[in-house]
Amino acid sequence: MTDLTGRFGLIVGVANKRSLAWAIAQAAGRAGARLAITYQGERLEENVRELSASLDAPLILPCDVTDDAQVADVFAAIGREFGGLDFVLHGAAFAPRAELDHPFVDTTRDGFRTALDISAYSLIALARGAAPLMAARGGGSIVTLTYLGSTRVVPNYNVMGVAKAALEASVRYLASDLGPRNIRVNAISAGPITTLAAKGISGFTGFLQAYRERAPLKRNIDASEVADTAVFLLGPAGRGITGEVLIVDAGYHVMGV
Ligand code: NAD
Ligand code: IMJ
Repeated sequence: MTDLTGRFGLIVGVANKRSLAWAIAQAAGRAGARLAITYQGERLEENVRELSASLDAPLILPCDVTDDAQVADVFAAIGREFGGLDFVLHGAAFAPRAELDHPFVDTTRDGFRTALDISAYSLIALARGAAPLMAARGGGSIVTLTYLGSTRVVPNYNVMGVAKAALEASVRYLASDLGPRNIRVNAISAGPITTLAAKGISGFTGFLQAYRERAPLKRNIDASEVADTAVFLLGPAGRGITGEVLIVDAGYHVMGV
């Protein structure tokens, strides 16, 4: 049920070995999938090429999700090389640093636009590009990564919380649009994990500690737990699930106090 042998996948959001998207790429690769992996800008190309050397014949492509032409080129290359697509993992997110440092009420128009464009609109653009390639294979599965700051106030998460709320709503609308073509769309809401996107966030160690103390499992989660959930949703085991936000946080969110 977690076998992805013979399946083609696209992974967006690998920056380094700590990236959740990289943990998911490795797990999907181990499950037998052949992968296209994108990098955002030349600065990250070498990183992604080196990591991907451990995968079986990966397709490495540039993709800044704010660039429509690069997004189109990704799907053109996948069409040429794979002839179809079974799954997409979306793990791109960004807000300008100042938006996470300043009070939410001071969110700038430009910071809002950037955060929503990269962190939420990009899922819609990728889903639109992937849909014909997935339909050619009889269906597909799209998974994105989100955080509790979409529905609860988390200090400093700020405009990223608004972007994740938009992302989760987009999951539901995309699930409705693409369901008739047997394409599922889901999100995994992960607890805090030390990655590049968490580095330097003021008080991040405090977040990890609060989760460890309050979560029913009395510990933090790691990237492999997100990856195993992703392989489940991306593959046949998840075939009855769409439009869902699946929470992988050691139970933290169920606690009232
Ligand atoms: P990460 O920094 O490794 O990944 C973020 C990725 O976004 C990077 O690969 C970066 O290159 C990419 N990105 C940013 N702007 C882009 C653009 N314009 N075009 C293409 N790609 C772009 O950190 P991560 O923690 O692995 O984050 C992956 C996802 O997981 C994000 O959506 C994040 O919100 C989510 N998430 C992370 C945590 C956590 O605690 N680390 C918790 C819940 C959800
Ligand atoms: C980020 C900020 C504040 C609190 C946070 C986070 N908590 C967690 C994160 C509690 C878990 C990490 N997260 C879920 C994210 O989605 C991070 C996104 C992010 C991080 C940065 C840092 C560097 C930068 N811009 C960013 N944009 C988005 O310049």
